[in-house]
Amino acid sequence: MSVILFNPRSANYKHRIPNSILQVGASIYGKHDFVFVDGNLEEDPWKKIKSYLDTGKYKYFGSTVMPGPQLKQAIPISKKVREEFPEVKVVWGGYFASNQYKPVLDSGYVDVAINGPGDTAFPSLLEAFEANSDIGTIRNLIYKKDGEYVKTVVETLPNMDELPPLPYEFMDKFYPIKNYVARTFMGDKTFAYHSSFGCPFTCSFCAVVPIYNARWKGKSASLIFEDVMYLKDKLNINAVEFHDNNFFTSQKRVVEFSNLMLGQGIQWWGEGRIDTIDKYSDENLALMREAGCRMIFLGAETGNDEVLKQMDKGGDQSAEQILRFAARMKKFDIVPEYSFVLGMPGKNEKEVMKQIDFDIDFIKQVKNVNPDTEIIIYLYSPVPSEGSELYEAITKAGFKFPTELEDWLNPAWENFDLRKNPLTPWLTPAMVDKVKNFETVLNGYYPTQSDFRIRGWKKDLLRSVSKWRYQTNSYIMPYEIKVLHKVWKYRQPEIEGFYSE
Ligand code: B12
Ligand code: SF4
Repeated sequence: MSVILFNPRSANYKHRIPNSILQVGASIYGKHDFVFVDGNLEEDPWKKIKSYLDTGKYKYFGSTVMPGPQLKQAIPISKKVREEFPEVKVVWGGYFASNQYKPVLDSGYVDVAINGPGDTAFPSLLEAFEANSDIGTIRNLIYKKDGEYVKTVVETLPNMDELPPLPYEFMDKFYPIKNYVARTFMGDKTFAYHSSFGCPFTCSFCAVVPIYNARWKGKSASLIFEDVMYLKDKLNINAVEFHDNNFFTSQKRVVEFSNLMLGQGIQWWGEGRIDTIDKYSDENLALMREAGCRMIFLGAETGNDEVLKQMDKGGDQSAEQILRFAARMKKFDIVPEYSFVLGMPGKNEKEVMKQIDFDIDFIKQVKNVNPDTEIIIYLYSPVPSEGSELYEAITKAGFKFPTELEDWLNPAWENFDLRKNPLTPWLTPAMVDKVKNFETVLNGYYPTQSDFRIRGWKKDLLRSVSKWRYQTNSYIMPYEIKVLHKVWKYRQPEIEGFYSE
């Protein structure tokens, strides 16, 4: 019996290596025959999948699914697998499968959802299927039995140092891995790597929380370094995007890794927390920069301390710290990439609008303190952390997720996933317009450094066109900026990843 591992299309061009299916592949490598299908690199992935299924060899179809555009292939293709090859078992993993398991399992064409890491769950599930034995004792699964959802026990996080190595060479047979090397603002050979599971915090708006419940486990610095050196050796990489939810959780690990990276000529980027990294010593921040740390993605969220509390960020992040930290990073020449979440629920319409104005003003203060700060603006999109206070509040305010899987294909829900149009009842069109128009003006006056095509005269032109709007707070209908963004295909890093070639 053989397995198909599918990564549905997630971006229109220059794709990252699909680490999710690569790691799942590692868990069955040498135990089961399998093939990779990367929807990013297939014109018609169904054709490819069908050609495998037509051989009669493949009994399992596994797809990774994050919310948003990946659903556009994951849903119709899984449905076709069920319709045309009903004997094939369909398994979904990834954040969408875990967090939205109800519509996924109710669809009738997904048999099992993996709840969190699949490194032990997936090989065990295949063995149980083959032996026709009970799957109820396998950890990290969600499935339906007699019409009821069954969630099996959640396993402790796997020790990342003991996980099997990623089968890069095997993947190379399907898709040359050199095609996943991209030119980004950090270097002309950038590669994506993932070195830890979970996150130790419990922010109430975050999709990582329901799955990992404040747990975090990372690969040790020396093993990350070994892998990076392997990639340098094999692909000559000179930049790494760390795709961890919270790469900087352990200062010790980051310092060890930085010491190893000194002199390697590799730039890197990762995601972290302001309050965590603010505890790093000056000496360590200087070391990180010297070791290639170029930019850090950080959830600033809002400049309002009350709202920060409501978001249950944990730690001790405050507005004062957000501003101070932006200035501190400037000293070390590390670019802080701050993400803000606008449009949280409030007592009434006036309060919600007031908070949006407050955050716009705060973002401008951040830019004053350190103009190099990259700003990412999201509209608040609820995640289903059932039981959390915020979730109760949004449900009361009339918010509901779709109950039918195919409703997630509706363009409005796609925009919801992209956190660009929230469908949250408390946000009026005027509020959404204000946030979007401000974002356009901000991206005009301060175009992201990560889209390195917008340089020289293009950048000067964008800035001069946008200047009066930015300085006079005139955000309404910024069409002239939109036209320039469109003509130059300006890429917002938060949607498809950094611009790359
Ligand atoms: C790389 C990445 C992308 C890439 C696409 C990668 C690709 N697949 O081609 C890009 C940049 C395009 C992207 C875009 C988006 N992303 Co994204 N992305 C990530 C990121 C940073 C890493 C994913 C990864 O490779 N992880 C490494 C692997 C090893 O871990 P894993 O995926 O969890 O896999 C394990 C288990 O989940 C499970 N598993 C996963 N899949 C499968 C499949 C099978 C068959 C089995 C058995 C098991 C299994 O087993 C794996 C091994 O243990 C994650 C955050 C994160 N750290 O995971 C966000 C993340 C998944 N993205 C997220 C989101 C929201 C998006 C966007 C929708 C919106 C946005 N603004 O970010 C967009 C649009 C997506 C699209 N275009 O389809 C959210 C999902 C949140 C949610 N609400 O569920 C995450 C969690 C980030 C976050 N914290 O908010 N993303
Ligand atoms: S720190 Fe980041 S990854 Fe961790 S729970 Fe909060 S938002 Fe999610």
